[in-house]
Amino acid sequence: NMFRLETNVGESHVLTSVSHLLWLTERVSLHKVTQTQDSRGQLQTTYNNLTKHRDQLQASYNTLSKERDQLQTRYNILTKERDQLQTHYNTLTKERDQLRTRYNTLTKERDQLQTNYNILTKDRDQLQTERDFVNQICWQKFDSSLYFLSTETKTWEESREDCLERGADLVIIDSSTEQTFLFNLNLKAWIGLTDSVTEGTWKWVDGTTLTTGYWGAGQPDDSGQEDCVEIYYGQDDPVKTWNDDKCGTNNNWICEKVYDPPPHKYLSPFPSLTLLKDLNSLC
Ligand SMILES: [Ca+2]
Ligand SMILES: [Ca+2]
Ligand SMILES: [Ca+2]
Repeated sequence: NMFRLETNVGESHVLTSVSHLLWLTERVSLHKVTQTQDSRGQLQTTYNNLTKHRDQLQASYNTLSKERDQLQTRYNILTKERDQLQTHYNTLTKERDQLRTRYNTLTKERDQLQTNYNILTKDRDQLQTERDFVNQICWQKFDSSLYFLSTETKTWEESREDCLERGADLVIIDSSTEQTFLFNLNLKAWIGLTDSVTEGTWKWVDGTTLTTGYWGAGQPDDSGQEDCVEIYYGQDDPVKTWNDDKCGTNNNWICEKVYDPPPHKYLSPFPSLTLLKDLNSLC
């Protein structure tokens, strides 16, 4: 029994030791589990952080991709616009060159026209000088009129045509001083008075009716239908010298035109040789 008891005591001691051992083992296991749980928690946190970071990077990547696409689109538009501007610039350059060419052509033409104008102006001035010279030689001046005295003889109508060609008309005598001046020229010549439209109604070539006539004695007598009037030289009274005559008679004639004073005071004393050569046929 003692042995049994001793054995029991020893058994109990062993049991106690085993129990302690088991407790220790359990503690170690618990510690290990706790340690493992801590590591797992840290890994989970790290994983979560990485996931979060990856999502942020993905979001940034998406944003950047979107921005890159927008920039690409803008770049394409700008490239297109640049090409259009280049085309436009080329067109404008071409147009500018054409305008420059046209401008040069026009400038050349203008210079040519200016030269022609200068030549014509010179010619005109020369002709005016010659005309004034002819007026001085061929026309007589009295009051504010110039008178052309024919050397040929023509009918009244032909005489009038000649005056019109000279920029004048048959003379209209509207004062006694004019009458006296013309009488003193000693001509038998047609004047611009006729009653060919209505017998007995005397009209001047400008359409006005005769008011004061300087008829010779016994005139007008319409002897055998006389409808055109001549001034007659050699009469006793200078203001009684007109006669009506047949219009078809050939007579000298007198043209009258308004005296148009030359715009330039200085009259060339050296008219052209052509003018001098033709002087006789000019009047
Ligand atoms: Ca007159
Ligand atoms: Ca008559
Ligand atoms: Ca008569």
